[in-house]
Amino acid sequence: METLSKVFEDKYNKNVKDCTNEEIYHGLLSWTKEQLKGRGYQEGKKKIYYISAEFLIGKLLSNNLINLGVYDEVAKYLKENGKELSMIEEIEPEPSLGNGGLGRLAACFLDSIATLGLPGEGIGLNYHLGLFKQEFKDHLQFETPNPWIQPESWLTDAGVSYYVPFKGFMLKSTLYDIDVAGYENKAIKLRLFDIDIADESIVGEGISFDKRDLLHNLTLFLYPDDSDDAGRKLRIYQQYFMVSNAAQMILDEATAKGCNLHDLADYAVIQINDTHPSMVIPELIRLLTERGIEFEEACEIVSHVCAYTNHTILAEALEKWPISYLEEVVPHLMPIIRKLDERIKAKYPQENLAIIDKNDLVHMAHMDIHYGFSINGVASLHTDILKETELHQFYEIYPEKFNNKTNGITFRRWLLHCNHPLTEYITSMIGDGFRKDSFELDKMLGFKGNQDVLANILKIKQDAKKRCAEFIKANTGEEINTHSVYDIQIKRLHEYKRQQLNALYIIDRYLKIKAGEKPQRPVTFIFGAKAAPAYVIAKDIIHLLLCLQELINNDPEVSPYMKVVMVENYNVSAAEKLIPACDISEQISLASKEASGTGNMKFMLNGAVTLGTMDGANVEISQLVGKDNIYIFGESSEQVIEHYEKADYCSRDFYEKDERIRRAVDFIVGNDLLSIGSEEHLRRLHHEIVSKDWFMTLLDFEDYAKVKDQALSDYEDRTAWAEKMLVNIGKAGYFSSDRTIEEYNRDIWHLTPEK
Ligand code: 26Q
Repeated sequence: METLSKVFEDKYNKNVKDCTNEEIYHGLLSWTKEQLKGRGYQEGKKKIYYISAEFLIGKLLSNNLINLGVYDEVAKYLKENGKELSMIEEIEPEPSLGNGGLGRLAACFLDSIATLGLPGEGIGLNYHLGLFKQEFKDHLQFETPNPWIQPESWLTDAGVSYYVPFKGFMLKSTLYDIDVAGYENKAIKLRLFDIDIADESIVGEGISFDKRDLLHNLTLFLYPDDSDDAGRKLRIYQQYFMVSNAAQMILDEATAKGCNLHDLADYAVIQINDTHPSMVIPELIRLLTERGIEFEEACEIVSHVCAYTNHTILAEALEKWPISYLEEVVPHLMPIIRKLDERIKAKYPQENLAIIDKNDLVHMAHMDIHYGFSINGVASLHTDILKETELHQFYEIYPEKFNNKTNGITFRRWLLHCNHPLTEYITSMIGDGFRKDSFELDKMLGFKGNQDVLANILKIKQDAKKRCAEFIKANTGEEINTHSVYDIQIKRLHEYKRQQLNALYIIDRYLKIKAGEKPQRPVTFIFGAKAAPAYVIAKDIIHLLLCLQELINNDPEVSPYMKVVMVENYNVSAAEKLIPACDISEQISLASKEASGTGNMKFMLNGAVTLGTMDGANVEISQLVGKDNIYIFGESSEQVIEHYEKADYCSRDFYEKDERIRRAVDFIVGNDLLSIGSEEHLRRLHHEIVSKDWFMTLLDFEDYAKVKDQALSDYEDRTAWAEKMLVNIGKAGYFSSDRTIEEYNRDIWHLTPEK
């Protein structure tokens, strides 16, 4: 720690003892950056370029210290000098470079690529204000800018820049790197392209700004939706800026290593993270032909370099850009995209295989599948649905391209960093091999029935709940009972994720308590969710949750038995505080709609028991832990898909026939809530549920309530519950992103790891 002490001496001319927490944070930042550089980077002939519009990396200080293997030493050194590392962590702003699952997955993957010693890098954009910050006022969500880049930050100017052509003008880029340390291994780089002049001062009220002022705002925000025209066009500008820079850099790097472009596939493999970077395909073809390669050969080369990951089966989220937009932004790509489309139409005249459809929309995913060598889904059920329904026509012609890669999470952040007490306890039981080989967690299963172990696991959970209650107090002002059951649903707000189903259960329980049915133990229902600013119903659901929070928590008759808390500005840092404390993990999407989910894995690893549908990776969780250690409810994906095919689901039937459902639904527009909230929002939501309910909440309500009640009653047998926790932790090894990345490498990338 001498070099660290010296940082404080040199930087502030002070002893660490006399530094403020801010000064210590900045000292640690520059010291850690130096340590990372000293590690060196993974090198190799062939490299994986993981291109993604989002990298939701979270705060980096503690994670870097852990991966550098110096966390304990630094924490001890600070403690000896009267400082607390956990307080210093709080100073770091969280980079909010992602919306949710897809962005966080990309961040976990970088950690695993580095840890496994694979040569690779992430390529994305440096959004100055990230995703919006969420603020609650009058029980409504408001959006404000989220600046995270300070004069001193994890970014390093790489001194690299390219020119990116748009219709009528060029934009010059600047490249910033963030080092990502492997766990006890070398680092890799996250490379974030930026415009060289970004002007944050053009942001006005909330997060509004003049969308036509492109030169100044291209990398200001990450777009949370494609709800308005100008926003959508700006997204095409962003996407092209990202992939043109990426393609130029990849070709330069390969050439510098001796590639003659014909053999590009020996130097580079590109993983296209959803369709957001899909324009890299025509862009690479454009650049290759510019460098003297024939069009046909350029197509062939690119088809051996690009692989595509699909993260959704919601039709509205699959990107289809109007030709007119592309003509307006990147006219030089359109002749290439048209040729790519003609080649396909010549071979496969079927309309549903076309890249350009009869409405002149360019289907980005179709281009990826035709001109990439691999397409993967992100959980076993999801890949099956892609093959059998959504992308069946492609599976018929390219069965060999389809493969599954069930998602994973990095245990360094989601166990070692966020849950020190559990990590230490696991280490004391089974040693520390699980940190590098996650499957060693199953050694914990040898302790089934061991009363001491079970008691310790419960104690660790209880302590986590106490810490979490402090966080909730600070975030929401609400006091929660640490002996209540913590039932947690944290994820983006989407109708298909069905936060509204959870809300209906809460109303039902409230009504029972009001009717004199007092439950044996209190429950705290914890939510965290941002809604896309233009997603009206999602915002109405947030409104409902905030109104319920106010009504229930302030009712002395009810609040001893239940509370509702909605955490403001849910993000990675909040997740790290909530997940270790969770008893019941809510994973209640309509079956077939959630591609995978990754929060489900984080909760399981931290000893929560899942309450969920047979959707996404929940299916694999249930296979691993067995039916005694998970609570499954609801219709199966086959049944749901059939309802959609037959169009035979009618929510009003459930509303009219089922008294219990009707009472809960009507409570949304009853006087209790109307006197707190806004009539407009509550009425619209009520109408949506009764007359549309696209995601079939009423269909699954009865089973959900029954199974949830069962879970709450089983919770009372503390030993039996602790055993479920133990099994969940022990079986979580499969969900390490190290396993996922090993599979990507084995089946798609074929890189040689550095020893
Ligand atoms: C598209 C067009 C215009 C503007 C925005 C978008 C857009 C932005 C973000 C579309 C999709 C996203 C994000 C998708 C996402 O996070 N998907 C999640 O990916 C996870 C990782 O694979 C899965 O676990 C989740 O199930 C899936 O929902």
